Amino acid sequence: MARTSAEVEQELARLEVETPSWGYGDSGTRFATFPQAGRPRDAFERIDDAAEVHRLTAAAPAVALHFPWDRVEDLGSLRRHAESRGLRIGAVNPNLFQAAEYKLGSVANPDPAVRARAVAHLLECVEIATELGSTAQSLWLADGTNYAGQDDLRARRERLLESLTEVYAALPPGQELLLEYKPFEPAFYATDLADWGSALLCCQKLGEKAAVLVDFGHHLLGANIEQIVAILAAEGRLGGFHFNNRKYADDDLIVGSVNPFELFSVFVELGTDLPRLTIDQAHNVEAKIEAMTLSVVNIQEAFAKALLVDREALAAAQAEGDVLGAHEVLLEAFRADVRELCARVREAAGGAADPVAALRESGYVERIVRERGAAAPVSAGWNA
Ligand code: PSV
Ligand code: MN
Repeated sequence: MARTSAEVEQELARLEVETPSWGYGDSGTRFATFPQAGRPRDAFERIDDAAEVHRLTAAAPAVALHFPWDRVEDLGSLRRHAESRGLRIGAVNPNLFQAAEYKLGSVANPDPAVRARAVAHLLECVEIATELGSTAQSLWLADGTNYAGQDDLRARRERLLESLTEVYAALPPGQELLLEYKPFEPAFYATDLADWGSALLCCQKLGEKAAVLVDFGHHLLGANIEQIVAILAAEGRLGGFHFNNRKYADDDLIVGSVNPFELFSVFVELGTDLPRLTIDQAHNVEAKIEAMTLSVVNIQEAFAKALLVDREALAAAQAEGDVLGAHEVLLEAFRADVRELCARVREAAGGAADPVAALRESGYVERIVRERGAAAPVSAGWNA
């Protein structure tokens, strides 16, 4: 039997998405950054924007932070600010990809002094997370090489494991380490944590507080993300997601905008056992807060559809070898129009029936443009 609407609504009300502080600020391609009027000027204002998305959707009660981008003088005041806006701090994301020293990598760099700097930043982030009440370090490494022979691949792996072992040992109870893989970019020959398998092996070596984070844009074209999810979940190592969507590579487009069936299929795999769900997108040409709001709505709708799957009918069709009968069970749920159901859940939780329309009517964006000012001039990505 499929769930009743009431049962679906009950489960859907439990959905919690983390929005990324870095998704509210100006972003761009490697060719140019297109600034937007009213962009937040600091971490406090990024939290204000995240709070607006939560007010509208009633499903985004946490904000993931990125350090040093979100560095403030007083972490306590940042935490209190978030709490006063009805938010909690989500995963803390260390940044090991922007300092000049990291040109040849961070935790896998051949130079021990650079590795020590990287480890020191990771340890600092463990403390930051503790002060902010965050329960996760979410780590993506840009480490890798551009040419065959550039460095010893096994040695790099050993250095990476050694560095992360030190960080893992410093994790306080209640804090986990999420490892995010990515096949290429910025490294174009060999990335040190290139795929879910290498991330999983690393987590298994570190210990049970380490789990894999799946970013939708971090796969080679054609990868079956829902199958990866099934394997990681079965191994008890699915730490969470970075939601976005892509057509070609790590495009960071709005989740569900290119391939809604893939998003639905991932939620079908998850069932009601949801790990950490974080959005990781770069809204370069679209309105920032609107894009984030629509992203949360897309996630709600995909989850709602997955909750409608008739699991008994699916299991029966699978057992009988009824190939298209089983597929039809999924299509039946995917084709359902869940917009009203989701609107009811949002409204019952104090959100808006139509969050994007409500945002447009609210005057929030006009207000922040008045308060925070016009857009900065366009800045070039190269030779600026
Ligand atoms: C890298 O492409 C990534 O997905 C990582 O999660 C980073 O932390 C994030 O994007 C922001 O650059
Ligand atoms: Mn990511």
